[in-house]
Amino acid sequence: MSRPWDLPEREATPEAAMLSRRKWLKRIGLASAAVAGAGGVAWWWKQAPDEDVLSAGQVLNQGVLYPAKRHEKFAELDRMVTDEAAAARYCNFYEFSSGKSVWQVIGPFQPAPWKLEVSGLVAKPRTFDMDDLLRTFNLEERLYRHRCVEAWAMAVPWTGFPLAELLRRVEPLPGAKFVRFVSFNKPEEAPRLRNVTYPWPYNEGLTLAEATNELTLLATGMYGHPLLKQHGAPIRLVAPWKYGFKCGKSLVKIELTDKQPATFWNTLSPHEYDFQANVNPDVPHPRWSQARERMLGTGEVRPTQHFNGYGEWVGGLYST
Ligand SMILES: Nc1nc2c(c(=O)[nH]1)N[C@H]1C(S)=C(S)[C@@H](COP(=O)(O)O)O[C@H]1N2
Ligand SMILES: [Mo]
Repeated sequence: MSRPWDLPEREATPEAAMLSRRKWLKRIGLASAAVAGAGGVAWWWKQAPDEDVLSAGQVLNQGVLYPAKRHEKFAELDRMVTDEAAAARYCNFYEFSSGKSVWQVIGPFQPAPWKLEVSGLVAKPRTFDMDDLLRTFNLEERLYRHRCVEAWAMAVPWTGFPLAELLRRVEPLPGAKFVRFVSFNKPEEAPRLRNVTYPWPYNEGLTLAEATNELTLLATGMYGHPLLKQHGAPIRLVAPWKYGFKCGKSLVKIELTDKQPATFWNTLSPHEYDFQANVNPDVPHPRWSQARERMLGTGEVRPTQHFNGYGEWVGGLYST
């Protein structure tokens, strides 16, 4: 459930920092400054029903793919799975909004038909049709923790397949060292893509070693059905030991390169968003201490774990 004290934070986005205070107060409707300290739910604050949030971004569940069989290694977590509606009503998807209520404006987005190009330094470049891709790879379900650099977290069942499987098919060339992920760019469906102050399309990158780690998934579903539009339908990256901004949504291209690619947030604000972006409680972001995290839905506050608790899988990739 959203609480009044979430209100100021839903604007606590990189963009908010660049807005003037006057503009910011106007955005949050002045009143939230008053409720922030109050503790109780303000009389005028009525949360949208869960059904509305979940139906807004729903896409057709075709065939027999979902729910997929849960991978036994990732069948349990140290915390409760986040309520689905709580996750669906609090999203980051800058193509649609700089606030969290992406579900309210996601309607025009059409995640089908869809193609994913896999190219660059590979022997067998290939463009997958989404249906074709779903037939080619075996979907499985995994429970993972997710951690946003804004210090909120969730625990969700993703459905997807290891990115390593896809990379194996296209046969990376010896010179390939990095993998670049590019999100969709259709301003007719996402007008913020016309905002020239951002280096669109949204793009991110990993080293090839990170991309082929056992943990790294391409997710096509969540909570036992296809991804809701606001979560990055029809396909997104999941790298759970990194801050969420590394995981591009609604991907159209995966490109192998020999040089570290420029990336979206790093280009906008290099001192705030580094390329590696591994979850680390000891390295504060200029605006958010990373020592603790707050779970969506319950508001529970927990200590942040190094590598988001995935050191066993990825610790060996890094010298420090
Ligand atoms: N294309 C695109 N991908 C994106 C983002 C975005 O704004 N655009 N936001 C990122 C951030 S900051 C986070 S925390 C996660 C949030 O995923 P969720 O909204 O499904 O929880 O998506 C990431 N992927
Ligand atoms: Mo994030």
